[in-house]
Amino acid sequence: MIMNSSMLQLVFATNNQHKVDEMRTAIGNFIGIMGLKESGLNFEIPEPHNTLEKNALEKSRTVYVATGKNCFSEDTGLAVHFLNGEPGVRSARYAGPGSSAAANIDRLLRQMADSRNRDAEFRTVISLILEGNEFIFHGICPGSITRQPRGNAGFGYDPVFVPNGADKTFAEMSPEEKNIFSHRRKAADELVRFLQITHGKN
Ligand code: ITT
Repeated sequence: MIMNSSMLQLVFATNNQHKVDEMRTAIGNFIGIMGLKESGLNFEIPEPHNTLEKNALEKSRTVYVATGKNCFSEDTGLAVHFLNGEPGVRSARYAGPGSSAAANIDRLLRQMADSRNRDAEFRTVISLILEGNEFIFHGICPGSITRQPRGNAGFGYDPVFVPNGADKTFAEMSPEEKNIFSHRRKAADELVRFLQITHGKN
């Protein structure tokens, strides 16, 4: 990515390279972002709380306290209506600690069995720490859960999620197509709008 010297640089407090790639697609070249590994930082950040907001804050505060650098994090969950909002904040470990995406999907499909209500939504919360001040942004993508996984692109629950207005799962879409619908892009839009106002760029 080409960066100019006046571009705002933010550490993205994540170990998930898919998130970094998607956030770059969403943000374009308005700000420069670097994931933890790209920044040479080695953190395993716990997600001990019961809300996406608190977990996102935990991640950004951990990195800010350790580095003093402007940074942001995000926490994302999949809320399934039939399961009263589960797996939600437990999305990453739905099938147990350290579980694979395939195991999480498998548990989700078994829990839903042949339920006719397949409504669900991805929710993303971004926590930004800029010059010591904390800000929160949200993005939601409504959609539905398929009966079988479809597609190989993306990550996490993408093979079983079809956003409203599409007939493909996220895992059957190109990064640009996912970006049209994505919870992450919507939260990133809020972040960019805020930075355009406060930093007066573009
Ligand atoms: P960091 O905490 O390091 O940012 P993570 O992969 O642990 O990365 P989350 O806790 O936010 O990220 O992810 C919660 C779960 O939701 C996890 O299983 C992800 O694979 C999944 N997930 C997050 N965003 C997703 C997306 O856009 N599509 C499909 N699944 C997603």
